[in-house]
Amino acid sequence: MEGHQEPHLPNYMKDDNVSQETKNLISSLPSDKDFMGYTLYNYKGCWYYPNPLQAVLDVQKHFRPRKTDIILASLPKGGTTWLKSLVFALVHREKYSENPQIHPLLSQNPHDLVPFLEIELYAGNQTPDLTKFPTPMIYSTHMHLNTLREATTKSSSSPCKVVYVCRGIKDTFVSGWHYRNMLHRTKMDQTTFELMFEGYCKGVLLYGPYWEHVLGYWKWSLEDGENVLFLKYEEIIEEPRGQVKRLAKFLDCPFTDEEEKSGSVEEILKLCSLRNLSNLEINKNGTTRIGIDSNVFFRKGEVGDWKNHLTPQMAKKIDDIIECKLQGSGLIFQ
Ligand code: PAP
Repeated sequence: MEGHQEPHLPNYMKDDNVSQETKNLISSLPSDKDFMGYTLYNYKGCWYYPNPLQAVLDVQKHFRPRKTDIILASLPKGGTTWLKSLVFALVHREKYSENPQIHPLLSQNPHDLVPFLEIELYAGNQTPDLTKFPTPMIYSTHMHLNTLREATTKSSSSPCKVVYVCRGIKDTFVSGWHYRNMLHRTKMDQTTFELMFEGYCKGVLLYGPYWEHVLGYWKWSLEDGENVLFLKYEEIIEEPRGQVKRLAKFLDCPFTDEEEKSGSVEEILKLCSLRNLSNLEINKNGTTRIGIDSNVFFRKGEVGDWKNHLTPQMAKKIDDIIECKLQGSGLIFQ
């Protein structure tokens, strides 16, 4: 891969796990540079670095979810960590109701409890042993709908549940900017900030364009509401109780009246809150299995933080792009 190699480059930005077949495919794909000069390749409308592309191809070819599996999909910085903790806490709530002090979310980062398909399980492994996982198994992915749907529709089981979460593009971008700074352990300069912004506006970024990603899952949720749920980060912030109850109902584990009366919804929200998770030792000083410091997944979690970073001109530019791209879809971000 071109561009300057950085000391803390995660595996998913590298190109050292790619088969000859994928190299041949890559040579025929459209390519472009990201804001740091690393080459991205466009496969079925979505941009990838070589390693995640290899893993996505392997997921497409080999991953066949069981009906009981749950897949959490999102763009990076779309609310992944929160969704992972909420779904894990909801699905396993009975197991830990008697002994909340041993809850796995207190001792493990949500990313280690809900593994990524293409960034962890299929990264460098064409056929990971998924039979060892418990039921229900929760997987996550940043994959574009095209490739995930190909895997899910080829499964011999009935469709599994897919939950998608996303966040307005401006906050997603700003969150991504801070993440990149934390990841590279350096404060990148204003020129780099502007280059990254231009990458978002052009759609050229890992898993981008943003609008293709959100629209794909939005349409899928409209077509198959029984199996695909579309959530917005802002709506969970605004109405956490209602959204968590909606999530539980969708996952076929609705809260009973008794649970509601005993405060089970609030307990889950508290356990999964940014404040609680970010203050745990494991998330302050640990490292996730994919080799990323746990603390980089937690920051402010505020809606509208983009106002502290984008000029009015930048905000207008990206708003105009989104308005045009989402036009007629029924999908609206406030
Ligand atoms: P990922 O896709 O790399 O896993 P993701 O979790 O989607 O990242 O995004 C991180 C954002 O979610 C951060 O937002 P910020 O930069 O605007 O602060 C992070 O603070 C926020 N976040 C992480 N965990 C939670 C949580 N439990 N509740 C609310 N927001 C959270």
